[in-house]
Amino acid sequence: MKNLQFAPASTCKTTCPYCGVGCGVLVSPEKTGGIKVKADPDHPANLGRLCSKGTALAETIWLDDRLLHPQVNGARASWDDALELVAQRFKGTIAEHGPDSVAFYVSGQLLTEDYYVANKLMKGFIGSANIDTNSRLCMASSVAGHKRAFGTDTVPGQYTDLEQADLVVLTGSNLAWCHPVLYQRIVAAKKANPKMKVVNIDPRRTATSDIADLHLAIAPGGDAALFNRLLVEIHEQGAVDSSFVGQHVDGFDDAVNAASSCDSTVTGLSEADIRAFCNMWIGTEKVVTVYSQGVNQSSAGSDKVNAILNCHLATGRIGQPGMGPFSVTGQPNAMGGREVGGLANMLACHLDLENAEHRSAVKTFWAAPDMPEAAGLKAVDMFNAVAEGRIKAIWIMCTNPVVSMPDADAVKAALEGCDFVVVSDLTADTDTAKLAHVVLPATGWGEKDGTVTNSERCISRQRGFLPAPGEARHDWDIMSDVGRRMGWHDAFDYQSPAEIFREYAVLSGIAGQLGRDFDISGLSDLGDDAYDSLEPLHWPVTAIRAGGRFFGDGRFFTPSGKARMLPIHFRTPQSHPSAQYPFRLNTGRVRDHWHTMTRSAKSSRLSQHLAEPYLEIHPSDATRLGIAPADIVRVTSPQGASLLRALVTDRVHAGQVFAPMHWTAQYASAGRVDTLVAAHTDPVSGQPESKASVVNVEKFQAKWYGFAVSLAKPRADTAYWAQARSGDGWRIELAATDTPEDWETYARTLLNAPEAQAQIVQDPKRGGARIAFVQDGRLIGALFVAAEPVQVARNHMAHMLGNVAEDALAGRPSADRPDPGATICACFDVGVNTILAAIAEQKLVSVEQIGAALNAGTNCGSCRPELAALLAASHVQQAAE
Ligand SMILES: Nc1nc2c(c(=O)[nH]1)N[C@H]1C(S)=C(S)[C@@H](COP(=O)(O)OP(=O)(O)OC[C@H]3O[C@@H](n4cnc5c(=O)[nH]c(N)nc54)[C@H](O)[C@@H]3O)O[C@H]1N2
Ligand SMILES: Nc1nc2c(c(=O)[nH]1)N[C@H]1C(S)=C(S)[C@@H](COP(=O)(O)OP(=O)(O)OC[C@H]3O[C@@H](n4cnc5c(=O)[nH]c(N)nc54)[C@H](O)[C@@H]3O)O[C@H]1N2
Ligand code: SF4
Ligand SMILES: [Mo]
Repeated sequence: MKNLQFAPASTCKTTCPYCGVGCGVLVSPEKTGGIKVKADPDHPANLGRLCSKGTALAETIWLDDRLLHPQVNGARASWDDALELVAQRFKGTIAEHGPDSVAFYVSGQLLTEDYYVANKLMKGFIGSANIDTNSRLCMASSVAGHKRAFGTDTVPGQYTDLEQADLVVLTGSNLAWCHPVLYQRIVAAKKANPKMKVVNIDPRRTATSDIADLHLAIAPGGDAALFNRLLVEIHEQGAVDSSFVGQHVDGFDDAVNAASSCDSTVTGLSEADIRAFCNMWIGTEKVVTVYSQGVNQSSAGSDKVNAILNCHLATGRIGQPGMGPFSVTGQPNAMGGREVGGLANMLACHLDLENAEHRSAVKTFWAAPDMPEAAGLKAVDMFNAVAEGRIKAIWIMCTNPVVSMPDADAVKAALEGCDFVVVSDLTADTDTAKLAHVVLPATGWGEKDGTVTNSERCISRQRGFLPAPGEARHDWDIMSDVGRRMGWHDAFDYQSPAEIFREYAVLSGIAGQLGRDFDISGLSDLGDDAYDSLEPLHWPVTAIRAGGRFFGDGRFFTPSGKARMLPIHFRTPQSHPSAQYPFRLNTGRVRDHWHTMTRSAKSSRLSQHLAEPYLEIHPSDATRLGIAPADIVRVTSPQGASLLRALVTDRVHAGQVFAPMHWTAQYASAGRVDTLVAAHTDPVSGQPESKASVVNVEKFQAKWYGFAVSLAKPRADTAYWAQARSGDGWRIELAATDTPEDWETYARTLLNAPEAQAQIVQDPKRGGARIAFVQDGRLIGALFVAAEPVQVARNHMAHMLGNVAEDALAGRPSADRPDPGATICACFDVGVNTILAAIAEQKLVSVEQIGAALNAGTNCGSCRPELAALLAASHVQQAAE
């Protein structure tokens, strides 16, 4: 249902709401009533590029699934009743149990202005520091590492460094899928500069590995040991920048001593590979080390970060063109949230909560009645406190912790047992919103106005071009209203995001005077119009400085002004494989889905790339366990269980498995992989170890497997099901241990087709059945059942929905219309079979030639690594034939 109220009047410049690359997009109205989204050629982050997710944004703004009205205990309520209840329950709880009995759990997808109000309300006025954010699951180890080394949470470099470098090291980062436009910028730079080398450090081979001159399949958690070894080599090979270290760095000797006692065999890498890596790094002055969740999401995450920073500090390769450590941010405003103090131990503008001078400056500025003196509870501790009843009221905004927190079933149980849960979201039935007493409809991308900061400290405007749907209100407005209702009228009397931004900019000037890096006081007088037309700009923005790199001058934000190198001692992940749980479970992202899928799963194009939750498992493990490709596997851990499709591949090492984090109870029966993840955290940053749990894997003994397509939303209740939007309908995968009595009755219920005419072919001997439902000559649904994983041309069947039903039960196209296979190029909907056929028939040898033949890969370019992999695989096969 594409029920937009109206489209924008003219082109609107705004920012993509997905990843921390922070690409600029141009939105214009479509004649048909929707919108068209194009890359902004002038935005410094993308300079005219977009990835598959940005390109498909137009498909995600329609109002199906949207939350349009406030609800109290499941019933529609007025804003007045809902917010009065929130204010009174929070006030009552605080009066009875103190300010630390309440909490906010917020998100790096809030805009800076929303985030500022949340932080001010909790830390300044409620008087508790119990506000934490999903950035705890994402950036906390980088924040901790930066603060330990630099004194502040400062990203030294900028995107152009990636293009100016002669060596880019990507560790714990699947940049090709997670920061695709940055990846494209590196690919283009590498083409232009044949000297440029790329190293990818990741326990598994990913789409990013394709561009790498060297892929190091490091043992999970091994990064600190590898960078310790690099530091030793830097020292021994005389590559230390003694003058930089002498003048600007403390802790060198201790760091080198600790590194020397570290055993690099724990990396699982060969001595030859380690040497090759160290020599490349040491021999290339212009080196950027990019790191992301493979580094951060670890019980040694902060140490991994500091091990990397140590190497850059020892060589003085920081804050200079083409050199530096580079932590890439995940969410669109992960960086803004760090600036505004969303974490439980921070205040706004990089001021520290536990620093008395900082606290008092903010307290005075806010005219705050009461400010907490100690850090609040970090995400994992916060939900533990909910479980234990110490937190009695929690407000969750813009995040879906029942899916994304480790030990997710425990988080679910904690919320079920909590006295008062408020959720502000866009989506009506998230796994978290289902548990709330009060649900508040927020505006979303395209409707709200404010700013975000990307990975390179670039502040960009998100602009609204659609009216708020239903009764939805902006997050800052909802919170301000509650602040006023709780009695703090003047402090929360905001009329616009511009007003909030100006207040924030003024406060940043005070932070600047206190010696902090985050200073945008140059924007303190920004008028409403200037705010509206604000062009992307890099902070700091002061009377004397605009953007640029940090630390090239050797000045850091520690009390001594020197950077700190830290002694790093290697620690293994906290869970240890055992006979009961022999596999190491790694988790992460896929190219075309975003987190808990509330946005990306609305696009059927994005849903075709990988349409169900899966587990990558090595062929030797699969064979040993009797698991064939496409079987369903039951994955269990000490925390929980999941059912996933087996993807047998040598991209993962034996003994390791990988599952994507995205699937929720809305899209699969048991695909929430965070039910499996242990809630172990880094002792410094509090960030969970999302990538190194332990699990057992066994074949799920299905009696039958099914695949269905349906125009109506399916109603599956089998042990395993996974559904995805496809064309104008749905596609569903099924597996179960009990067989229904009658397939037709079963199919009618599943596909919501009580009346349609049925075509049925049964094969009871082999446990098979094929049923098609036809209405007015058109196919409205079809179910294929078999004793083995069903072999059907899935995309072909999805394309048949709504079309003439002829030969639907064949399950595959006639010879003159080949099945395109699983979608590789989302922009032009080109399937794997089409590409493989073209490679073979037209003897294509390059990604460019595939583009010329099929258009695939010529728009956003996100699929180019996969095209390259298909080319390589075909040529290997041809060579073997
Ligand atoms: N398509 C897409 N893009 C996204 C997102 C999304 O949901 N979908 N989310 C955004 C967000 S919020 C974030 S935080 C980023 C995350 O971006 P990334 O961090 O690039 O993504 P992940 O897939 O979580 O993890 C990266 C890699 O770390 C590897 N890894 C696991 N353990 C280790 C280890 O011990 N050492 C090393 N070196 N590597 C390891 C994994 O195998 C994985 O390939 O992506 C952003 N971009
Ligand atoms: N196992 C495992 N778990 C992980 C990770 C991993 O790699 N492995 N990665 C972690 C990381 S890095 C991250 S960032 C998290 C992400 O995890 P989450 O933050 O839980 O995921 P999202 O799906 O982005 O949730 C955003 C929610 O906010 C809603 N929303 C969107 N825009 C707005 C808005 O403007 N206002 C409001 N009020 N609501 C809005 C959406 O509908 C959605 O429900 O997951 C973490 N969990
Ligand atoms: S790389 Fe893709 S998802 Fe990330 S901001 Fe750019 S267009 Fe959006
Ligand atoms: Mo993230």
